[in-house]
Amino acid sequence: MGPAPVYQVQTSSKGPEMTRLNVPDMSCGHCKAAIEKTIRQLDASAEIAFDMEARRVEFTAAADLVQVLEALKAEGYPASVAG
Ligand SMILES: [Cu+2]
Repeated sequence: MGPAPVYQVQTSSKGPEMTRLNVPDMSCGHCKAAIEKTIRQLDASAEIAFDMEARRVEFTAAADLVQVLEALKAEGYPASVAG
């Protein structure tokens, strides 16, 4: 048996790109869950990572960024794209 691959290189050019957002009002697990739910409503298979300390959310979703930002704002978490 050959060695299992340690990691997968992302070579797909059609996949959605990772977006990094600043979400200043995110402060606890409830916020995290609400934000995760909101993004998943736009793309159920979205990949989402949280940095609570930096109040930052990274996600990869097949969804329009403006739609994501509007949905988060409606949920009570206005976000801005992190530079
Ligand atoms: Cu909270």
